[in-house]
Amino acid sequence: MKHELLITGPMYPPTIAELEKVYNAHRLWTAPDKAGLIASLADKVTAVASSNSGGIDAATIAKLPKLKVIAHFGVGYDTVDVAAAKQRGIPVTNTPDVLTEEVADLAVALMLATVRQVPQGDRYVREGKWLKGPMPLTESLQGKTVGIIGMGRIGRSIAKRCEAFGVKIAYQGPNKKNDLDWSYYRDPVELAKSCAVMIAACPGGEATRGLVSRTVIEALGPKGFLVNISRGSVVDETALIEALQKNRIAGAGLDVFVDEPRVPEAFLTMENVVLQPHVASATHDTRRAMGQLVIDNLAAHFAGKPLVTPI
Ligand code: 8YV
Repeated sequence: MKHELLITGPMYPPTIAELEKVYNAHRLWTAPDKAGLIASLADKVTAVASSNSGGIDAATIAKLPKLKVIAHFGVGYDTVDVAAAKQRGIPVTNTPDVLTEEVADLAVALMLATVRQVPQGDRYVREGKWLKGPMPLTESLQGKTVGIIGMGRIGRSIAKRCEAFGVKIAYQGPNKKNDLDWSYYRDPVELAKSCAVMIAACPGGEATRGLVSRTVIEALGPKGFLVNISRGSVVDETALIEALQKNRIAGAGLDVFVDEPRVPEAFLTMENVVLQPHVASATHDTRRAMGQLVIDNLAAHFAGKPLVTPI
C-alpha cells in the first residue's frame, strides 16, 4: 500500500519523479482547485513535501488531520508554519549542509559581480561600447571590510572564502560566536557603518523581517554595497530601491526578493544592481542532494527510524 503524499510546491523534478514512484503523490501547486484537492485528501494524507515557492501554512496543516511529517526542500523553512506543525507534534525536516558551499559560492560571485560590475562589463563589450572607449572604473574590494549578517553555516562559508581575498570580516547576529575572532556587532547599523560590502546570509521569517532596514542601508553609505542571498523579507526593499536611485548606496547584488518571481520594475533599469533569479543552490548536484534528503527523511519516517535532518 502506497502512502499518500501531498507535494505543496515545486522542487527538483527528478526528486518529484522519485517521490511519485514511492508514494501516491499529489501536486498541490499545479492543481486548478487547491482547496478541493486538499478537501479530497484530508483523511488520507500523512506526509507533505514542501518547498520555498510552495510551503504550508497553519490553515492547510489544520485541514490535514492525519498529517505526521513535513519534509521541506530547502534549508530555509520560512514558508512552513513550523510552530503550527510543532503544536500538532508534526516534525519538520529541511535540507541543511548539502547546499552550504554552493550558496556561499554564489554569494561571493554576486559580491564580486556587483563591486567589479561584471555583468555591466559583459554588456559593455556586447553593446560595442568598448570600441568607443574604456569602461568607467569601478570600486575595489581590496582593503575593505565585508560585513556578514548571520554567521550560521552559510555565513561562515562565505567568510572563509572572503578571507582568501584578504578582506577584513565582521558579522552580525543574535549571538557572538566564541570560536570566531572577527569583529562582532549585535546592531546591524553598527555593522553597516563598519563595512563596505554587507552580505545578508541569515534565515528568513519573522525574526529577521526588515533587519536590513532603511537606517541600516543609509549607514552602509554611498560607497557601500548590499548582497542578499538569504530572503527578500530580510531587506526593506522599498528603502533599498530609494537608496539605489539616490546613490545613497553604491550598488546591490540580489538573488532574492520580497515577492518572487516578481522583481520590482525599478531594479530592472538600474545599472548599479546585479540580479539573479534565486539560484544560490540551483545546480544539478546540490538540488539532487537536497532532493535526496527529502526522500531520505520521508523514508526514515515511514520506516519508523529517526529523521535524518529534523529542524
Ligand atoms: C530554495 C533556498 O530551497 O534552501 C533554501 O532555503 O532558498 C533554496 O535552496 C530553492 O529555491 C528551492 O525551493
